[in-house]
Amino acid sequence: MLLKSVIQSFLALLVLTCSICQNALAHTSIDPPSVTEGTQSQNHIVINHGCGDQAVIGTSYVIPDGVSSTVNVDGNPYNGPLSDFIQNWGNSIEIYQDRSLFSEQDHKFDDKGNVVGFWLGGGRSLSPHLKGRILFVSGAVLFVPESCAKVVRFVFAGADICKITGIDDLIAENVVNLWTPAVGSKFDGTPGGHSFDSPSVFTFNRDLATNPLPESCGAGQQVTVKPSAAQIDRDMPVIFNGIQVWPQP
Ligand SMILES: [Cu+2]
Repeated sequence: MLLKSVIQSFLALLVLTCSICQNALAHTSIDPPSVTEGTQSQNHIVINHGCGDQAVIGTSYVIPDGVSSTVNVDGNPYNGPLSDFIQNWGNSIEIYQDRSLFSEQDHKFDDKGNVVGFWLGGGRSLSPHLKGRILFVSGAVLFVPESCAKVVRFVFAGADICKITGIDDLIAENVVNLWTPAVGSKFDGTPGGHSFDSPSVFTFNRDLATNPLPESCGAGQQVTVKPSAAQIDRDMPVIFNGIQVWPQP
């Protein structure tokens, strides 16, 4: 009888501990995570935790430019352009101005003026044990009708910044959570680390009613688009009023 109650309380403790641990382990992600092609949509980046007990003081995002990006089809490298699958990628994601989490924010642009990312920072910071939401809008993305793409997943590269450091100290403890794909950029982080190669993924589903798959496609293809290492290195730093403020140069 005693043994049974000991086991019961141990199990209860296990369940309790596990629910806490799952909360703590939930990564920064996108909610809702997927949208249908052809519709403008509102989605959030959800910051799920700080860096250990350190508050998040800013966040920085890189969106695959679709030009230098790597494209995978059903897990295999694809050498053609993204435009074989998506008609109009580029300038597709924008944020709203909103000072509820951070006081400063801006888009990042490529040399043609396309939005290739965004950053937010400053102000009162995000408590390490609370969640934060950053609203973004995605334009109406269109699948190429002749393509076999059924799902196209865009892998974002993000960083939740808790302490401003130089690039060499990003791997120090409780400094930053890097939500980047491990593509060989300076922002890869450490293999085995909590957030290593755990990027947020934004998924577009083909509208099979208005844009059905060609019959020859069978079940259709799953396409994954990742930013290149060169793009992440170029677009991840936060430039404020013309000066790079993160990582410290
Ligand atoms: Cu996590």
